[in-house]
Amino acid sequence: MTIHATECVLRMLHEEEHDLESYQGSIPRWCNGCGDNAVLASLQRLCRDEKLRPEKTVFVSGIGCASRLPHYMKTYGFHGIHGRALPIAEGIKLMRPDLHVFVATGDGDCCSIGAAHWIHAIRYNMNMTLVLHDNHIYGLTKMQASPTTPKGLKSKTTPRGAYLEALNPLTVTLGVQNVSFVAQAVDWIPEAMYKIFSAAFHHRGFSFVRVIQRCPEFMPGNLDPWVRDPQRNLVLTHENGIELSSGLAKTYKNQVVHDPSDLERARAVASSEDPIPVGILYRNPDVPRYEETRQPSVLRTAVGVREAIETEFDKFTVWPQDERSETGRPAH
Ligand SMILES: Cc1ncc(C[n+]2csc(CCOP(=O)(O)OP(=O)(O)O)c2C)c(N)n1
Ligand code: SF4
Ligand SMILES: [Mg+2]
Repeated sequence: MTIHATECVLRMLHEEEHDLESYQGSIPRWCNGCGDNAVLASLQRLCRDEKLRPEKTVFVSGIGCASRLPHYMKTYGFHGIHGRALPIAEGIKLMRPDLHVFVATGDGDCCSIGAAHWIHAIRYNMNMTLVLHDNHIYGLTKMQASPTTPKGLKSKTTPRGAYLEALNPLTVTLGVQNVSFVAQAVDWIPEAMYKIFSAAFHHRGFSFVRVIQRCPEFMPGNLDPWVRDPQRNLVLTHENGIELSSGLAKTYKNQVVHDPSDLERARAVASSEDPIPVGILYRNPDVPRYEETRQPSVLRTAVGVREAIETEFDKFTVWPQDERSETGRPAH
């Protein structure tokens, strides 16, 4: 059998082995004990285990501590602008459906300034994974209240305590048409986080994963009750969800079987803040994906794009009367 040179190169690219180091970008500058570190470690492990080719993988973010994540991945990355990670990711996915697209965003980035994009991204259901790093505060700008800040918490913008009930990103997401995957992880159970990321990655559509994340700098000790008491974490198990290893299951005994195809039940489970539900709340692989409902071939080629733009410009061109044909375009 003769193997041609191009085929040989393609085979080499395919078979290229990647270890964890292959996905490690610059050294993280997050604070010690910051939950963002656990998210990063899990995502790097996922890339390695799924053998994702770095040149076929892109991490997109907005602005915030969490949004520094693309710098720490040795893949393609786009550190965007505050609240706008999703439109950037959607543009990438539309033009390059072959890429694995991940979005890293904070509770301010996603649920405050980026809230409109968040809602519509759920409805579009494009094939990508969003990780919401929810530390319940604006970390990068040093402690202003975010939509998920607990009521009563004193911050730079709420010196007498946050006035409003915190927004629950899970119930909001589960309330939007076309929702197709919703899960919750916590940074102190990395095994569950990894399994959830893995399920999210394999989901066909928009997978929304909220990670409840410690911010020791500005929210010191706020999650200690849940970190210290395994009983206050409610692990959702199911054959179509996640299962903990036997070792971890001995520690996290507070478990309930939850069928992720049950949307009504998912909404009820998502409402619980204590215990914190951990696992896959909802999964429906049959929701149509936006990229499939479009006609991608129409504008894809460079020639096609140029012709379409020229046709649009022509509509606004004012031609001299005597040169105009019946169609409105010059007669030559
Ligand atoms: C348009 C715009 N408005 C405000 C800011 C300032 N800003 C930068 S990050 C941030 C909040 C970040 O909070 P979050 O998204 O929760 O991320 P964290 O730092 O907590 O990870 C704000 C308000 C900005 N960079 N751009
Ligand atoms: S300020 Fe908070 S969120 Fe930001 S890096 Fe430090 S611990 Fe992490
Ligand atoms: Mg935050």
